[in-house]
Amino acid sequence: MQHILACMVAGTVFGAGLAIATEPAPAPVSESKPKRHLAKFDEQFKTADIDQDGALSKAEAQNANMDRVVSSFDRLDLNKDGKVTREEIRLLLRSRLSS
Ligand SMILES: [Ca+2]
Ligand SMILES: [Ca+2]
Repeated sequence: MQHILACMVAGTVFGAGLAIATEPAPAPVSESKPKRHLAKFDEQFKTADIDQDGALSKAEAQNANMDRVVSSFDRLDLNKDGKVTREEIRLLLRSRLSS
């Protein structure tokens, strides 16, 4: 009987240990500013993309008051299809941030 009890105690201790181990890890060090900037932009982009085709037309950007996108629309629209995709904006943001 003592043996079973010992097992139960060991199990309890082990279980408690597991519970501690699975506690959420401390929050990661805050993201770098460029990343946060991109995340915020992603949100803005989604909101602005009214027809949800994954690209912003100039009108959509104007609607969302994305002045910076509107003013540099032609530069952002790398493939000149009249729409700015998230990828196109990212490419430009990245080249700006790294310079
Ligand atoms: Ca769109
Ligand atoms: Ca484009």
